[in-house]
Amino acid sequence: MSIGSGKSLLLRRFKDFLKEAKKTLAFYHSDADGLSASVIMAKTFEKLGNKNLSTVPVEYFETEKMLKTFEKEKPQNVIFLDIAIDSKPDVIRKMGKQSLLIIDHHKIASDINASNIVFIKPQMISTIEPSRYPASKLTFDLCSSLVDLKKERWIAGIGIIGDKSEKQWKEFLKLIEKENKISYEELKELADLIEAVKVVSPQDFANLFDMFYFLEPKQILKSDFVKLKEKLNKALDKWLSEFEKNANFFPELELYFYKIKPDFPIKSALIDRLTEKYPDKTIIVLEDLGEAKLRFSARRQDFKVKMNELLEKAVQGIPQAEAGGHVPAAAGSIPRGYLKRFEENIIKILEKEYDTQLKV
Ligand SMILES: [Mn+2]
Repeated sequence: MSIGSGKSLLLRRFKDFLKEAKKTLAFYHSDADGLSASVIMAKTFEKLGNKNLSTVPVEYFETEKMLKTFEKEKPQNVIFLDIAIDSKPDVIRKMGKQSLLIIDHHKIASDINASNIVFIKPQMISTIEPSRYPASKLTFDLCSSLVDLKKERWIAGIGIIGDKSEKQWKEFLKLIEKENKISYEELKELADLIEAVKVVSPQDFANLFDMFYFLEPKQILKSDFVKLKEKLNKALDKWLSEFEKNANFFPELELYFYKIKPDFPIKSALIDRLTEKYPDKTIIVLEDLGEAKLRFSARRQDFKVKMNELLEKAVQGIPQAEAGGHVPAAAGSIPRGYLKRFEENIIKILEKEYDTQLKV
């Protein structure tokens, strides 16, 4: 039996971790959900009278950045928010002597609970589909067992909207609208603003943390970052308008494959718009930013094909490739020389799934 088994034991270990936390470094996913989770965690530290937390935004694949920051800061406790670090055994091994806390809602790669590791995913404490239980809401619910976070509820709302889980948390969002006298549209604008900073000006992402930590939601809406949203929207309009013409469509496989060469990393923002329009199609957007690796995202909202498994299978055997994520939303990367092989793999896997053979 694993050390983390049992919800109440896990919750007790979670509380002990926060009560006993010394010098702590928190890595959070650089998106609306990860940022919201980190602000809620920082507010919890503040309310516990603990001033020893520093936070760093990272992408799931930025292991080097995580390890370098870890070696520089030499923390005693490390927190991962909205990052599936259970699928990065090398990171766990290198930080393994410290106390670790992982709050995430991606697929469980392996249960890494141990005497010094508190590892929590929705699958362990709830029956809600994990992709619909964002890390920010999970962090909010967990931390609410320790401190009063009523004033921070709206921050969890931003993470919920960022991860498209509004349907799951309708009542929760209504409560935020009422208590903060803020509309759903304004909350959505805040989530969009985080996305725009991530895409158009990623070097500014860490600055968002202070804004969301110190400012009221309506103050944030008056910040200069709002201009970045216009820049993003212009680029999105261009790639959306060219989708029908330039994407490869495979009707038998319900698949759209869209290759783009944008000026900045736009694929996640773009594919989120596309999947709203085509929820019952498998969409893959692959972007070429002129780097050694090509990055891709996949979306499908009806759960008919699992995007995480599709991409994980499609990169098997491709060196230095990565893939992972949720059933409706996943992402990854391949070295640029392997594009053809990746495309062929996708087709082959879907042919098998649909029990059909394309004549290509
Ligand atoms: Mn998330």
